[in-house]
Amino acid sequence: MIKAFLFDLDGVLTDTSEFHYRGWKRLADEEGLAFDRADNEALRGVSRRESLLLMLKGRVISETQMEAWMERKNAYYLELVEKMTPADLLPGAMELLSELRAAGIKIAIASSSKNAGLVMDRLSLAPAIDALVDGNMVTLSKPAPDLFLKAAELVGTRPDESVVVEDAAAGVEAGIAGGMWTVGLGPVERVGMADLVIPSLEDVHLAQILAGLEKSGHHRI
Ligand code: B16
Ligand code: MG
Repeated sequence: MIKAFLFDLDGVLTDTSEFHYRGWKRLADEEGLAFDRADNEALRGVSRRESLLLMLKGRVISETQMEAWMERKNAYYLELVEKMTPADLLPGAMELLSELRAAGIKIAIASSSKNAGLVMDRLSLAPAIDALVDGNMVTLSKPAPDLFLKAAELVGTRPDESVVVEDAAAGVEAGIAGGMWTVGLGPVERVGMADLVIPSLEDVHLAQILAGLEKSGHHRI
């Protein structure tokens, strides 16, 4: 029996991944670091610090320098987030949230981002969800299950009654580690380990998700 949906934010409900890319790219260009969209794929769903480490590709810089660069990237990122509106929700996102709400299913957002609250405000998402867990609330980010376990706890459901919806390999791993059902959005090369893989939330309904999960046989619904 599924009682909750735990949504990742970036790449699932909205496309802030493009803004993260532009923030890191601006920093990389200023500092003469090689960084392109292909490199950026590895940053999907991972924390700010881990993203910088991946971008540095083994180059070692001081902690002070790391802090300064993370802060600078975040300022560039926030410039873009400031301009967001509810029109930046991805196709199908609000429709599915409304359908879940009408079906009495609990809804949480569990994002690695420390800016998730701000993004949620820009998208006017607060009335559509029951809980938000962000990168400020846990020590271990995805692929650790902590964000999703906390989200399930806040909405009062057990992991095996909860469905994680993720676009990142690290996020699907986190859901599996937490003992939850997993829906992966995107190519199988990236999220193929999820119980159900679909391209996006566009035209996706609750019944289809439940049927897909049941067919996966990974757990018993
Ligand atoms: P911040 P999610 C993740 O959000 C992003 O996918 C990832 O690219 C970003 O580095 C991470 O949040 C941290 O974001 O710098 O704003 O704290 O996919 O977990 O919603
Ligand atoms: Mg994501």
